[in-house]
Amino acid sequence: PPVIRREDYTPYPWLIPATKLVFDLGVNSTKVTATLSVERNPDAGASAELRLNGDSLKADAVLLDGETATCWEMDEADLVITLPGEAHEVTIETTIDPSANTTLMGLYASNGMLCTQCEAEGFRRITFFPDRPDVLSTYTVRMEGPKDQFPVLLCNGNNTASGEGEDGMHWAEWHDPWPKPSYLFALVAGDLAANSDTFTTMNGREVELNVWVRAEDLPRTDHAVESLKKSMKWDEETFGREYDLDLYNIVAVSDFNMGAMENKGLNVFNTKYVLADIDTATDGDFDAVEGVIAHEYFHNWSGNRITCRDWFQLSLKEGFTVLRDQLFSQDMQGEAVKRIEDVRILRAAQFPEDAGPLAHPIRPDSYREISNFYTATVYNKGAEVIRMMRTMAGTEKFRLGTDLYFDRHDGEAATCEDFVTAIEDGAGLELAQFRRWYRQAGTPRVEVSQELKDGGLALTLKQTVPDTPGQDAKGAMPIPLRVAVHCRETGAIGEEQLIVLTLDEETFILPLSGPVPVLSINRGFTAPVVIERDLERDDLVFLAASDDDPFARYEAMQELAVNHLVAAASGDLDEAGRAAGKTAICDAVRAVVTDSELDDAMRGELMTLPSETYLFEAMASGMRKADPGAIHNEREQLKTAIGVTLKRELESLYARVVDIAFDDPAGRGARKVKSIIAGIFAASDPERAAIMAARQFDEAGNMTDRQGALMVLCGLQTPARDEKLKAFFDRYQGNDLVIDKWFTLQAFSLHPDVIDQVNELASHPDFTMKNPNRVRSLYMAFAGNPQGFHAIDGAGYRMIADLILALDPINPQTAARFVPALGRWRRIESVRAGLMKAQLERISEAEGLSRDTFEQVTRSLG
Ligand code: B3K
Ligand code: ZN
Repeated sequence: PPVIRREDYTPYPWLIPATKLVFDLGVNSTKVTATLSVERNPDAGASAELRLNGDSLKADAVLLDGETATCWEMDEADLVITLPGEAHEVTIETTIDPSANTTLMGLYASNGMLCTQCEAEGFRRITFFPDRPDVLSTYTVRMEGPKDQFPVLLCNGNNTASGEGEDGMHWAEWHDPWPKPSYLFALVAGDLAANSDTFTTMNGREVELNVWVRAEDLPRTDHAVESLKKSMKWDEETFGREYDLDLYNIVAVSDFNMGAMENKGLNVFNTKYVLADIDTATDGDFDAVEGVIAHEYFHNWSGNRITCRDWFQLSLKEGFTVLRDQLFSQDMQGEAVKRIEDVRILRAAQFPEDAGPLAHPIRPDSYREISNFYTATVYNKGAEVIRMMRTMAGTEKFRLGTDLYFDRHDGEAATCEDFVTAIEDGAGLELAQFRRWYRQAGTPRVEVSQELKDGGLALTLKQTVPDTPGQDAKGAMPIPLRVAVHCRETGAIGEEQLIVLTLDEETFILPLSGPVPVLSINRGFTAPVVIERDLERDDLVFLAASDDDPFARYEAMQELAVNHLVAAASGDLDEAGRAAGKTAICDAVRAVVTDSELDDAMRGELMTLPSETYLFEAMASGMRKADPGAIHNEREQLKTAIGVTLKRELESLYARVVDIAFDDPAGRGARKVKSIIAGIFAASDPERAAIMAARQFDEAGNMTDRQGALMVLCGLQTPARDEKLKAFFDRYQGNDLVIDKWFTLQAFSLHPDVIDQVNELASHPDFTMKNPNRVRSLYMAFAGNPQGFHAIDGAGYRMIADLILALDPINPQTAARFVPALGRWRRIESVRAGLMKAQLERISEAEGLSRDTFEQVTRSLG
């Protein structure tokens, strides 16, 4: 497969002002007639060639200005027409089989309904078209099909006409007044019921809202509707963005490759991000629904009204929209905890990517398959980069920048460069050097040293940006850091200021607040960097207990644990050092557990130990490689020490939170703390944990408590494990999203037999390779289970490689998403590294690999 390069961009030689589509719908055969008005693009080099992309399509007929045409030929999958004049009408007929489409790109069948997914390049599986985001067209669609099978017919924009046909057929016409690229096209036909509501916009326009699901799922849609209304209001208040159609439809489908899709006026969602009620969804699920509904809604401006010139600009819409949904959720759920969660995701998913063979800048330079670039780097690091601009500008000036961006580029297909320029002009920032964040991959490391000087703290910061594939010798990046200097002796809290490190090495003089200075740095995680500092343990304990910045407190707790665990796993600690490390951490956890000022949601964050993935990253620096086995053992031992040392305190905390009612505003935090404590006891006193968890399971009146308890039980060797797993399965049989949880809990568990258990689950009657949620529920969970995946005999690696090979012919996009787990081999100790690499090689030798998997495996081995 060819490499596509950013520098090769040229505008499309033709404009397509109008597109008419007619669909004769059938699950096994759908006929598509596309009529394109075509005229020369005055802003592009002239060419007689009209190249229409196709993928697995055959043209049944091609007409030029109404007459059968001969001036066309196929060039591999594309249809190329030679046009004689300046403006024409081109009509093309194709026939597709949605039921045979297991890739879930283009038009496909799911549970008897028909739906589409076009981003990034799925439209070319429906009809021949210039399937690129810079070709904007106005769409008029007519769809016709059997009314009993497809009582509801939906498309983008407004429903302009409908009617009955002969023999039980009916039809609907839709018109979308907003010009859009083909990737935002959507169509849905099926037996659906709506939860309907209205929203009145800031200018008093009433918008009809519908969340469409299967009738039996209607009772679980209220949260989605509420989330949508909150998002619409928030975007008006925070970014001045008003919705621009009279109708907003969301449809939930069970077979979906991603979370959701922002098609104009017709979002298509994975059921996972729509359906939620107390009995079936956890607190985390409720938040995820709210966040994804918001994300897709926010795309209406950052993505749809202003779209991307080419797919290299993906972060233009995704990074910005992730930032917007993060800020929204901060406002809905509480800033501190949401920020900590977002940083945790960044560190778990993006930092490893940036340190591995798949590292790429947030604006990549080349790709073979664009689906492989819907990454944590483009999305989450992209959001962090824009967040840095916001930090440097301040909220109000940043808003001036985004206003200018929306204003200047409305209706256009824009670039990341356009965005940065608009922020520069609107917010009055100078961002010349800052643009390196778009070009350079790799997580910068900032080394901190400090000395007392002239009555202040002289802080010297040294930055390095690590080499990444195809990129070395990088330039210094502007790194904005919120800092403060506290005093450990007096407990004085220093005043916060923002410094921006722009050179390789730079010294800043900060005012002291007392005789024993303790630096608090990267407060709020203002920059997506790794801070390397050598703080005394007492300083970390002080920051963990007393810093006024909640993120900095969390960070100090993490650092205490990371420093200890990495040293212990590397064999750097003798028995005394080990004991001292554990004692310090237990003291810090005790302070958190007994701090009556803290709310439980924040307490839960502070009690959360760093994940094993994050510890691998911390251990694999310099010459050292990560040892997953050693990290796992040390982390379990630390949990045991905490459970033993703080038994009494944890028990009394548990007793307190157990009594907090579900709908008490403090209930969420209480539930979080409860499951964390049960998890700690699972390490220190498994028998007791089994009893506690079994009782929590039996008494649970909600999914959060039930799942939390079952998670603990899954890792234990106790009869209650199988008993409660069975009870859970029986209770929820037939509810796919909950049965997904049942698979995940087992695949992610700490049970020593997890590999056998996963193998057995793969032959469970409810397991299928055709449904991405189900595949992920078993195998993505397993690939994220450090103990099972990194089993020393390589059985975990083999299992994931087998899965990739089996899934690739069915659903290449989803198959390729499993490759990065194996791609981490370079940072792992040599025995496991060899086993991982051997599996990548085995995959690479397979015949007929998809472009998706081929690219990821090649890069991972490279
Ligand atoms: N824009 C979609 C991504 C779909 C990509 C499919 N390969 C989801 C989102 O970011 O909102
Ligand atoms: Zn998005």
